[in-house]
Amino acid sequence: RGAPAPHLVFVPSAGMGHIQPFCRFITALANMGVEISVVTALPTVTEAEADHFAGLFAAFPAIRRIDFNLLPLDDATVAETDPFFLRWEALRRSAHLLGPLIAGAAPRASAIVTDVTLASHVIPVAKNELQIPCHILFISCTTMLSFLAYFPAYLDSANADHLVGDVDVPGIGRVPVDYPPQLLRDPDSLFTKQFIDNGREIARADGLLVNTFDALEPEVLAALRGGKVVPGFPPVYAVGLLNLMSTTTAARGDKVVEPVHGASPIIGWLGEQPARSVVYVAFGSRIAAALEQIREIGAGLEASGCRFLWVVKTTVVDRQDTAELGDVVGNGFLGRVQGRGLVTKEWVDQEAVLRHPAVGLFISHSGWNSVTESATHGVPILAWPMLGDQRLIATVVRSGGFGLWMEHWTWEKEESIVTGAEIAEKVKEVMGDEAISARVAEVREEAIKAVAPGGSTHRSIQQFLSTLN
Ligand code: BUP
Repeated sequence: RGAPAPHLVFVPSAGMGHIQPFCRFITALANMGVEISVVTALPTVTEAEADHFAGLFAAFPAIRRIDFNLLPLDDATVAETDPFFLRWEALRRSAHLLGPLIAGAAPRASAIVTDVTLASHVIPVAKNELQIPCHILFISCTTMLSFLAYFPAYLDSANADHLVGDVDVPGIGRVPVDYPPQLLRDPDSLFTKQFIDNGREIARADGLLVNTFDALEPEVLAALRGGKVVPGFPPVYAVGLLNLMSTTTAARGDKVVEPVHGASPIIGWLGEQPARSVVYVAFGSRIAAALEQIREIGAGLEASGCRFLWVVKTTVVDRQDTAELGDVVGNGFLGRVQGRGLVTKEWVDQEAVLRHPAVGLFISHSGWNSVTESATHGVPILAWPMLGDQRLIATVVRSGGFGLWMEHWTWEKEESIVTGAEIAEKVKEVMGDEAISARVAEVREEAIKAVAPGGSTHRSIQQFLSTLN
């Protein structure tokens, strides 16, 4: 008999961009024989998150669910309106309740794996109270991790409590002031406070598990691992790409968690389109474009002459979208594009779309999961970022050569509406760009190699597991 399997307790945060990679990593580890418990705060902010957890527990009955009842937030905090920042705050402020919950777990927990949004409060519980290691599963790119890790030192040197200018990240280079999350310019935002607290605390984590692979961001990984960004920084394990990792482990005989929506009319429609002919347009769940911009996107898709699948959102994730699609996209648009364009307001199984051979381009807000899903399936990206980490992620798309970032395409200002003519021109340009297609195909191959036995990701995960007992 060998040593007993390690028992990892996952403490995920909120938002599909966070829950999705957690479920993927858990799937991969469960398929590798690791014992797992998941701390779950119900109800979740969105239905998509609840569906995802339900899918995970249904596929892996051996995974234990530890219910986590959150404390209510006080009035001062409730002035914040973003439902995800509020949930992160509620999780942070309830974190001291985790000690007894996890101490009671059987077998004894080997380590905690938590989300970076909760780092400042969960790391002390693990290390001081439970005296077990605490790792962070970092769900964005390594460039973002470097910025987060260095930010507290930048503030100390600039004698500031918020972002005031360009940031020279040692070992990485200059990050212009408008690339990092713009909320950091506001010293009073809840986000700024959380970001600084978490940035300071991650240096005390036992390891950072990042959803990337060695060949995707080699220089940034080397700088972090070499202690150039923050001296003495914990080990950084590149454990991605997690969408591939979860399906690769499943291909060896176990399970994969896929949302169950039955036969999808969207996938059926894609099946009737020629290879690499469809432009997929989706900006995540947090970007509700102005009506005028939505109409210009429509005009651009129409003028491009390409087939397209377009997910239109007029409200952000937590609010009910009652607008009629036909009214949103404008006069007669749906009739004119019938047959060659599909427009929806619904949640789509994005990975299934990107995996489909008919898709040839992704116009994306460049969330890290979206970008890595696209690269995994060899689909070039036209990055149109807006908020949070999206601009820093767009720099990775640009420097990696597997897509374009239209840096002057913004969402913020009314006077900067991007015209349909410009969108059409760029769509045609990227659809015909052989260098980008060749590069994204190469990234896909590198990603597949990384997750295969003996590949860099596979070795990283083994190394991480070897630290547990
Ligand atoms: Br919307 C949407 N279907 O309709 P990111 C998202 N997703 O499968 P970030 C769907 O959610 P925001 C949908 O594939 C990805 O795995 C998508 O994560 C999936 O976005 C995940 O791309 C979204 O990292 O922003 O930055 O979290 O919350 O706006 O999607």
